[in-house]
Amino acid sequence: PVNRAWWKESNVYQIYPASFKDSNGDGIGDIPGIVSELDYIAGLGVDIVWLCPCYKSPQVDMGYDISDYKDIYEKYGTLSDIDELASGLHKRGLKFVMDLVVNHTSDQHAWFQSAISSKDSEYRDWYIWKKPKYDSDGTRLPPNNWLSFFGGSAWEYDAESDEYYLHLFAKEQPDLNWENPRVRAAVHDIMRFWLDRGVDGFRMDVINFISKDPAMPHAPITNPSSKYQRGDMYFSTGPRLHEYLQELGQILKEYDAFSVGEMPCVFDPSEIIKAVGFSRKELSMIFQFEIVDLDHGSTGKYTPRSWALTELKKIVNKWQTFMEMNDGWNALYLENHDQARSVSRFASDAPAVRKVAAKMLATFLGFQSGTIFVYEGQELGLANVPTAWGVDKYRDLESLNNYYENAAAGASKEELDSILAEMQKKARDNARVPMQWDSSDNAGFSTVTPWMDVNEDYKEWNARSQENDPSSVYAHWQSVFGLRREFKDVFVYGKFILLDPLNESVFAYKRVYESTEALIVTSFKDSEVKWTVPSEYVNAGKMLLTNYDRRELTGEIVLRPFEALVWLVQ
Ligand code: ISL
Ligand code: CA
Repeated sequence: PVNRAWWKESNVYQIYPASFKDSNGDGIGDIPGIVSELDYIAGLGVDIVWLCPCYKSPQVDMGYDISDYKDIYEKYGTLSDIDELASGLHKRGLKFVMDLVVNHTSDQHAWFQSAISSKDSEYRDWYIWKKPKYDSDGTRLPPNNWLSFFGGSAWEYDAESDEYYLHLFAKEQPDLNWENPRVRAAVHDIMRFWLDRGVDGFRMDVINFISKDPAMPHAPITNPSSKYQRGDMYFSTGPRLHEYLQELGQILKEYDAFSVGEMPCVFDPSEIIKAVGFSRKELSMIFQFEIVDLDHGSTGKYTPRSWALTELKKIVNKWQTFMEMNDGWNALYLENHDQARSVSRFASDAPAVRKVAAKMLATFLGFQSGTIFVYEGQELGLANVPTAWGVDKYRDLESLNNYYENAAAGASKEELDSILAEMQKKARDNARVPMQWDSSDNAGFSTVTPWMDVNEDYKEWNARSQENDPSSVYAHWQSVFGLRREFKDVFVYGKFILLDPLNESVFAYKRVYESTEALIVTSFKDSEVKWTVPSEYVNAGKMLLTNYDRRELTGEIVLRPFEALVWLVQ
């Protein structure tokens, strides 16, 4: 039997502060805006709110570049606004989780400012510095060929000291040196600061990158057309990762805090289980990336790739059964602030099917074994930005760097158009447009033009039109969370069994707990498809949830476009 824990029975709503709600008419979302919508969030039936970074920051990477971990970005509000948010959530029985970004700081953080000011600074060794290399004709080169996640070299030269510092992300996001025990102590202190203030846990940004192979070896050439190469094999599960996570786990345990670690670039489940194994007490769960990388092409996300439903089945089945067999736990998501809208990406946002398709995805994800994460707007079936958007509407440094790097390298008009087409499908910008509250100007997000354009479909697709409509996507998610609570044994703690693994149209699985069985059937096809109901379910049981009007299960059924159903036999 699976170990029980409160965080296994909890589901999470994620908020991106810049895009949720603007309370003071400056076009940027803020904490008082979030506070004004707490009933809406609680009404969805989630248990935890995760807020993306809201700390003091120059906002080179939307707050993932922190210049003061114990203060709030002035445009988002103040420390007392955060206290009010926390207490508003607690009053409604919800928990509050913050984003902990400690692989790197902002280059404006006082630690880095001191570190770069002099080689003798007591903070010098808080970051990762290396001597230049020189090629045969004496040209200065970075210490190795690692590629930054945001393009270019992962090393920035500091002429003053004739050394480079490492930045796996933007050059304004220098990586902290976790080998230094004072860095680790400072992180522990930040955690205690927020936990003591009443925060219930953390989402930990790229937490698997904190330990790097000290040799910093050259990376093998995986992209011959690039000067720089992916080096993640040297830092995605570094030599001291679990030692550091054990230390964090001690603190989390002391406060019975929630934790979800973001872990890109890890493909080996045996590494992940060390972090999330129930008895090891490092983290509650982690985000893995296999599903959201499914449509990334050979040289990254801005090249196309088509995928088959059987690939998705393999991935889901792998993690579902692996966590169950090894006493771990899944964090389940299809969207977040770094990902495009799931209805556009994994189903269809064509007007005729968008609503059923969004409900289908909610059903597909919502009854698996794990903690469910819903990103703001996903509960409404919000879609990707319009295909007509030009590059000037995009704001994210990742998508823009890639586009302009290609432009500078002489990409043709056709090549740039194809990159833009991939941006519309996968850019992080898709998730960052303002939340759609109502049909008034600026989608009710703000009284002025927002920092990023609203999606034009807001008059039809918004929160106020859905929250009291029993046939809405929002209401469907309410049912998902309600059923997970009502039938906790089977939906939280039941065994996962994949059905029909070779079917390329229908994703079906069951959950089993003692004598209770639930059958979940979801069609990923935009036209009708025949499906054979396993005989043990025919006319024995009851329908818990559908996105059409099906009541009964006979032997042979014809599933309509993106049909989904949940059938319970007790
Ligand atoms: O978004 C990505 C791919 O498009 C990832 O490479 C992403 O950069 C990676 O998942 C790490 O993401 C996290 O750390 C970044 C920040 O920009 C992201 O928003 C954050 O979720 C650096 O802090
Ligand atoms: Ca504002």
